[in-house]
Amino acid sequence: MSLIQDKQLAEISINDLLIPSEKVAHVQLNNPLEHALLVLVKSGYSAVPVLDASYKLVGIIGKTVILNQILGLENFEIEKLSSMKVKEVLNRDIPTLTRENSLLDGLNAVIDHPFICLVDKEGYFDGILTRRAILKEIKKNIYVNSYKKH
Ligand code: 2BA
Repeated sequence: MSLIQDKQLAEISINDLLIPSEKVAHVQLNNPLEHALLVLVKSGYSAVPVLDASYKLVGIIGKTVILNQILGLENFEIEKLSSMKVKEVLNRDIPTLTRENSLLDGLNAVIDHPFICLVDKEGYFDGILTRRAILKEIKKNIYVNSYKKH
């Protein structure tokens, strides 16, 4: 990618690309795993954000980690779905961005993650930035730049 395109990516804010918090499926720390699995299966998403009771972001939880937790030596221990809570298994080690970050920051982050959680200054959950939204925006910019050349 040329330096000019790099510069444009650094100038575009992710503010316009985010999925706002009210449209994002999420679960809470104290939910049983059963509820989390239900949200994941019904929404169709592989992973969703986890919030605390005050709607601050804590991490993410996915189907694979839940299924791994309830997998015994020979079969699934289904009763663990109601006895274990989201706070026992979620992944807290996740990158976050804010609305002020650039599209380039977003692009770097979605190389290793299908979506990135956005937070405000106090850590309240603000929405997500998905790989799809980033790729769509970059495609638009590639078209614009190749049109300018011809
Ligand atoms: P995945 O669930 O693994 O989804 C991978 C891709 O499959 C999505 O990429 C999207 O293109 C498509 N997809 C999956 N479920 C879909 C659905 N119910 N409706 C429409 N398309 C669907 P991205 O859109 O880039 O999303 C990346 C990841 O962000 C998703 O990974 C999911 O973990 C999360 N995500 C996206 N939108 C979400 C939302 N509204 N609420 C919670 N999590 C969301």
